[in-house]
This record gives sequence, structure tokens and C-alpha cells, in this order.
Amino acid sequence: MAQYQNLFTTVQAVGPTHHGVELGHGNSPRTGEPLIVYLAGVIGNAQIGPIYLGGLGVASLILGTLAFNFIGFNMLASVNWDPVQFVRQLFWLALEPPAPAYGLSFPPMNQGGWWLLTGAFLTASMFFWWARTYRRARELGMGTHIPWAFAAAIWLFLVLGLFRPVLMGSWSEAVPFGIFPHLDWTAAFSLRYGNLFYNPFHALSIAFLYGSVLLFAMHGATILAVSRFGGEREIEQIADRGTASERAALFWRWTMGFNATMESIHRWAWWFAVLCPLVGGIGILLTGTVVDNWYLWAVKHGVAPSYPAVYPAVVDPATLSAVKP
Ligand code: 07D
Ligand code: 07D
Repeated sequence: MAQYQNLFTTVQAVGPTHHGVELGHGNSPRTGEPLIVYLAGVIGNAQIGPIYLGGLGVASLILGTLAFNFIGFNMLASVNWDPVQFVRQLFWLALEPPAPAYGLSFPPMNQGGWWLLTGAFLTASMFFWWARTYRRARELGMGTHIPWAFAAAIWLFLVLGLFRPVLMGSWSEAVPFGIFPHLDWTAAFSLRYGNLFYNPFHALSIAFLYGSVLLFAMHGATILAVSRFGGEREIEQIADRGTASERAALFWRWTMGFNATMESIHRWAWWFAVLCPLVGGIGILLTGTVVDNWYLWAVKHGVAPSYPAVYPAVVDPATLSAVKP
């Protein structure tokens, strides 16, 4: 029996290609003649382009490409310019931040100077891209929800690579550029500061991360499930009775007694997603600056039990003398 399913079956509504609305004074022209690509239509809109590049976009791409190449060439240099080893060891290679002895000073280029320059370029690139999302949203008469959500991610990025290292007085505190090395940094950070699981902001961040996944699954599934009634045409569904939207709402009211609305579900989604890196950034900023050991902090506040006296007392690693490079 043929059954209507909608997990992979997309409707490709392909009309004449269009450039989009007129742009106001002070805008650059859009680049590229639009074209219809079937495969693009399978996962989204079939029309590719035109794209708005603009000054901010160009600046962001140039700085981002430079940063990306700084990382790549430093990695290549670290394997003696051997392209085979570069490919084989790519996931393990890194552009590391300066050693602790350099503090916040500008070190020689091959002692972390490239790391600092790359970070500066990447940060600038990110800011230009942020401004681009802001300007494009405004130009389309939209709210600025997208740039502010992006800002939440940039906040965590800046805490990890700028704000916290500056508060700690050393670039060495920052994250290296590299696939596995940045995971090593993450694990080492947790261990150094007494297990991040005891950091309540890490816990909150995880709750918002998992919550985002759950909300995304619920919302995506709900809309697909009523797409046979036109549920993805959200707006006209809000006010009318007997619509796909009403069925979707009733499904949740009947299964859990409460339902979001077509509008509020997107507020749920926005807040959960934004709060994940936002509270996460607070947790990272407090680590090493205000709290030196999250496990001992948790013991002190009655969150975690202390180990029984048969074990030697836990020593805060911060009280041990540091090894100077
Ligand atoms: C799917 C959208 C597309 C984006 C992608 C990422 C690059 C990096 C590398 C030039 C969901 C593009 C990647 C441009 C190129 C070089 C050297 C977004 C989607 C596909 N991480 N992290 C990854 C970054 C941090 C952690 C993957 C960035 C913190 C763990 C990818 C940052 C900590 C795991 C990546 C950043 C941390 C990862 C997949 C910046 C704590 C994984 C990302 C700028 C938050 C996972 C091998 C993804 C993995 C992974 C990128 C920061 C932890 C390489 C750009 C320091 C535990 N991270 N990360 O899909 O497979 O995101 O690692 O802050 O397990 Mg990370
Ligand atoms: C990284 C925001 C910056 C990204 C930007 C994007 C480009 C790419 C790409 C053109 C992701 C820039 C993009 C440059 C251009 C193209 C393609 C957002 C980022 C601006 N943890 N943990 C989190 C869990 C443990 C640790 C958050 C789980 C251990 C550290 C999240 C577990 C230890 C940090 C989370 C777990 C540890 C985190 C990240 C389980 C390791 C952070 C949220 C089940 C042994 C970060 C407060 C996020 C944080 C963070 C989840 C375990 C360490 C909720 C589920 C105990 C050091 N962890 N974690 O949105 O905020 O990241 O902590 O064990 O810094 Mg953790």
C-alpha cells in the first residue's frame, strides 16, 4: 500500500528565476546570474544565486581566507613542508598559542606570533560577517534575531580565545587551531580546573544543547507530519481553524497537555540555541579567574561529597609550583 510519507520527498516548486527585491541606496549590486539546480532543490531552494557580496562580505572572506592559510601553512611548516605528511597528519597538526612565559606580549612569529595574528584576523573576519548579517537583515526589513543569535556564538568564541586569556594574563590559556589538538585542549582544560562537569554553567549549557536537539526534533517532526495538510505554510495557518497547524497543536495538547504556538515554538528554539553558548561562555569565563577547581567548589557548596579519609586529600593543582618553559 502506497503511503504518504514525508521524510525525504520534497516538493520542488520551481518558478522563473528572480533577483529578489530592489536594494536601497548605498548597496552593492548582487553578483551572479541565478540558475536552477535540481540537487539544490532536493535539500532547499532550487535557485542558486545571485549572492550579495558587498564590502563587509569581501573583507570577511579575505581575512577568513588569510587566517585559514596561516593555519594551513604553519601546519605544513611543522611537517617540514612535506605534503604527504601534511595530509596524513592533518587532524593531529596544530597552530599552537604562545608559551606561558610570553604572557600577553607579542611573541616571535614562530613561537606563537602566527597564532596571535591568525586569531586577530579570524576575529575581524567574524565581526565583518556579523555586521554583514546585521546589514542584510535590516535591508530586508527583517528583525535582527539572526545576528544576535550569531553574537551568542561569537561570545563563546571570544571568551575562549580573547576575554579569558586576557583576564588570565596569558595567550597560552587560549585554544590551539587544529582538529584533534583543540579536543586535547578541551579535555585538558576540564582536568586542570577540577572537572568541568561540576561547573553549573557547563551543566546549564548542556541542558540547552540537549534541549535544542529535542525542540528541533519535535518541531521538525511536527511540521513534516502535517505537511500533507500544508503545515509548512506557517503563517496562514496561525489564525485559521481546522488547519494543519491546529492538528499539530492538538497533537501536543493531547499528548502532553500543553502546546506551543506556531510563533512561540520559534522563540523556544531561539532562546534554547542562544542560551547554550551564552551560559557556556559565562562558565568558561569564571574558570581559573573566579573558580580554580570545580570539584573542590562543588564539595564546598555541598554539591559533591568529598572523598572518604582513606584517600589522600585532593590537592588543588593551582597551589603546586608551575613548570616554567
Ligand atoms: C555542523 C555547521 C558547519 C561547521 C563546521 C565546522 C572549521 C575548522 C579547521 C582551520 C556544528 C567547520 C570547521 C572551519 C577547520 C582548521 C584547523 C556546526 C555545523 C562543519 N570548534 N569541538 C568540532 C570548531 C571548540 C569540541 C568539529 C570551531 C571549543 C568537541 C569542527 C570552534 C570546544 C568536538 C569544530 C570550536 C570544542 C568538536 C565539528 C571555534 C568546546 C567534536 C563542529 C571557532 C566548545 C567535533 C574532531 C560542528 C569533532 C568538534 C570546529 C571550538 C569542543 C572541526 C570552528 C574550544 C568535543 N569542532 N570546540 O559540526 O569532530 O559544529 O572534532 O570556536 O567532537 Mg570544536
Ligand atoms: C564553539 C561557538 C564558537 C563558534 C563560532 C563559529 C567558523 C567556521 C565555517 C565556512 C559550540 C565560528 C565558525 C570559524 C566557518 C565554515 C564552514 C559553539 C562554539 C563563533 N560537554 N566543555 C561545552 C558537553 C565535557 C568543555 C558546551 C557534553 C568534559 C570545555 C556544550 C558532555 C570535558 C567547554 C558541552 C561534555 C568538557 C565545554 C559547548 C558530555 C572534556 C567549553 C556549547 C556528555 C573532557 C564549552 C561551559 C557550544 C562551554 C563546552 C557539552 C563533557 C570540557 C554544552 C554533552 C567534562 C572546556 N560542552 N566537556 O555551543 O561553553 O559549543 O563550557 O560528556 O568551552 Mg563540555
